[in-house]
Amino acid sequence: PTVIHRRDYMPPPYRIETVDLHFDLDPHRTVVRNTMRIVRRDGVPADTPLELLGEGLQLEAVTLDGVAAEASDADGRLRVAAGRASFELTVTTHCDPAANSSLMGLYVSNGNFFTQCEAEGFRKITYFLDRPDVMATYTVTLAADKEAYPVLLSNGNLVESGPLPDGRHYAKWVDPFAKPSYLFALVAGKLVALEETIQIADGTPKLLQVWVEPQDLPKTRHAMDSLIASIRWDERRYGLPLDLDRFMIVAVGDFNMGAMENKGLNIFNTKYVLADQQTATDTDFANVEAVVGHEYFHNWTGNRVTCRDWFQLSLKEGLTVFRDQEFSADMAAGEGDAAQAASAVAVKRIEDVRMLRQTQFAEDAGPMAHPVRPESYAEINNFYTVTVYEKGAEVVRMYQTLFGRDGFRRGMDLYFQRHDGQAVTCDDFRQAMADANGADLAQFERWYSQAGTPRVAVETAYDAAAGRYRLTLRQHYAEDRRSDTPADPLLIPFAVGLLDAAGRDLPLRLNDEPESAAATTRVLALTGAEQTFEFVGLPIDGATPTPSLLRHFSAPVIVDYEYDDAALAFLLAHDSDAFNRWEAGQRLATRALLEMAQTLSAGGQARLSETVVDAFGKVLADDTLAPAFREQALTLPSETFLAEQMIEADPGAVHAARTQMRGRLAEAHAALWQRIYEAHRTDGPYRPTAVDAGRRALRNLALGYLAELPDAAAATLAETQYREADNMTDRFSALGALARIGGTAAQDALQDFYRRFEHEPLVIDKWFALQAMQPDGAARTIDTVRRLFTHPAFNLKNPNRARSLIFSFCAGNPAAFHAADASGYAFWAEQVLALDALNPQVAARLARVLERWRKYVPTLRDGMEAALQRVMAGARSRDVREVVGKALG
Ligand code: DPP
Ligand code: ZN
Repeated sequence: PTVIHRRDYMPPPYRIETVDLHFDLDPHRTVVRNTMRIVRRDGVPADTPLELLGEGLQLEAVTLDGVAAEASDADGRLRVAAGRASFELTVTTHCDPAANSSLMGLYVSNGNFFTQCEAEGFRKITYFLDRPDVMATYTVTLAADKEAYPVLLSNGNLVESGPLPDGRHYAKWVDPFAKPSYLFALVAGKLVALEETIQIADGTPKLLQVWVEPQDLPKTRHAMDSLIASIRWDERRYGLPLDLDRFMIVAVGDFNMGAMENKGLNIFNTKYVLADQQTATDTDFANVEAVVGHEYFHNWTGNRVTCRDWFQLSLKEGLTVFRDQEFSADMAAGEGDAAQAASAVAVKRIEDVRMLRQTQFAEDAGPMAHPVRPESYAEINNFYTVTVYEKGAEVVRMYQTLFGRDGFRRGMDLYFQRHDGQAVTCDDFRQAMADANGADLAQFERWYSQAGTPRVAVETAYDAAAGRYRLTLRQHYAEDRRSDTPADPLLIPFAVGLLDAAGRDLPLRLNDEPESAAATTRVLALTGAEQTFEFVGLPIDGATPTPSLLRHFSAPVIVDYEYDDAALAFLLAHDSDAFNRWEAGQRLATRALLEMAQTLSAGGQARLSETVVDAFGKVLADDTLAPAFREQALTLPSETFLAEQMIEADPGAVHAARTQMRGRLAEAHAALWQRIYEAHRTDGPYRPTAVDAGRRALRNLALGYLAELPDAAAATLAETQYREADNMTDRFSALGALARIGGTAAQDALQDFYRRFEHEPLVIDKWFALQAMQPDGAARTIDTVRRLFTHPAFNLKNPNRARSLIFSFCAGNPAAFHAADASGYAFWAEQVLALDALNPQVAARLARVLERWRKYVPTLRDGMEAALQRVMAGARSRDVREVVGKALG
């Protein structure tokens, strides 16, 4: 396939200043008339043809300044010899939205029309300079049958609407802000809205709407509240107001992504809009809040200032993920006292880092590794990655770590002052941060251009007699880093603390600093390949301090330091940095689990060390810890994360080790788990707040551990909880525990659950996912999955449903998926090929499941390679071919 390189960027020869779109909506033949005011850019030769991009369009007519024009239409390009510096071009095309299963461009979902244009979907709607540096103002007129499509929405403000002949009607929308084509949207159909008018800080009223299918209206309150909270937060934290008179969110059941930030008309996967206590878990509620925030925050970081080209995707995504992370942290912290707030912030950080390390670190070590600002791609849809998003957010977070919140805000202010209304680059953002803070961030550029996860090796030396502590930091990349991008030293903000023998923080001062500089957490700026920092003025002849390294995960790196189990247990019990407290427990558990997995992999008998059992017991017994934090601390590293830490991944051994450890922790602390379960009921009406959610999470974790025990007590608890639950979090956790225990109680509960929620697609997704993620037992999970594949409620065309069954099995159930007989791989290959023909974007995501095949034990590799070859031979889409080609390459 054609590879596009960042270094080849050229500004477009023509600008499109205004776009006037007219849609005659019909599911099988929608006619689009697109009138553009186009200007040749200064210095471009007059004979340069205009080339507009299009995909799958039927061309009807082209007129240039009102006169039928010569245009050639080949290879997805419409060439027009305009010959003038400024002109009006009208292109009329038609397309077939009902036949569009890719869910890019204009498509039909449950009888309604929706669009998805990012990254390159607008070209499936009309011929255009479909690239983000072409910013135009849009006027959009929608015409459709009034009964079938009573609601007609597009970006911006509604300026006109009325009846048309033959039972049709129309609506005309004007978006006053120039925007790139990827932010265009339209929606038409039978929808209803929850509506609210609010005043923003300057007193202007704003109309807010959440549009859904009629039966879903009762599930929109939380999305509306989240939207209002997002608007308030962006004004408070960044001084950024809502700039349109109205802001709309629309939910759709068929959607490739989570949601899309189209100007003034955000389109969302129903999963991130609909929530009520009966059908959504606490996690779902939190996700709705985060995604509503994310898309809303794009209005400034993405829409007002957009990307020059798609290589700059992290400019808007990394920044906006960082913003939504901060928003969620503030929302969770807003509920309690200072200690609860600090704990809530730490829990949010832990969740984000857990996900970064499990997915992004793996991506960065595999064949799809790319820098935060990629150098090349064949299919841009494949680069909406955890590197661009989550590592990108870490890179943005480092500015805040280096300059503080105020300094970060100054940088943001300067960024908007300079670039409002422009399409810019990651370098422009970095320059604004540097200039606003009088800093030199030249070296920091490497975070954008170098792929791979840096490692920082730490050596410590304590001179008790002099009260000096030396920390030597050495940065490098893993030797098997799979990237040809440079590997030069980065600027790494490295936050550290030192604990004394009683577990208290020591005041830290570097050897050239005055005493007043002392603080208990110091952010060291590591810039060289190797650097030594010396803390002075520590107590003379004190005990050797314990280092707390990379506090709050101050940079996206791996820390190599030889902690012994006792030091980790000590940090787990005492570190004032809640993130590192959790981290110590994870390191302890990871090491134990990896040793056990190695032993099991080699055919031996594994045993869990009593130090680990005791350290976890202390956390279990410590009622001073916030429940949400305790839940995080007692949740073992995931099987996926653990497999990634092995030299040769052995999913079966990892699963066995983790199951054994859970069993041992359950057995050793049975009474404590029982006590936690009893002590953490939530009283009063259901509220999805961080505090209540934390109590439920801990209690349900306890139920999960109790379900590991061989006696029948847990089954009774779970059955009762399942029956009596007044919310989905508790009901679904109980169902999970029952499924784990198995037997007829599990079958009955699964059946009951299905019947209860048969008409709730998002809950049925959970029902599929839960079964796909069960470990092999009396029945093999692959057989269950194949049976569920033929279930009447299964539908491969619906991405949420495909993900709930297929992805849950292939990516969420490593031990069963990586069965030695390659049955999982055969299933994977079939599904990638089936999806490839329907929806290449979703297919390519599934294809990525096997990209790390070389990482696995030899007995599994052949089966994976064969499955990859099979897909390579059969796949047609650029999306899948790029992924599989890189995996095999
Ligand atoms: N909809 C995706 C997001 O918001 C792509 N922009 O991240
Ligand atoms: Zn985004």
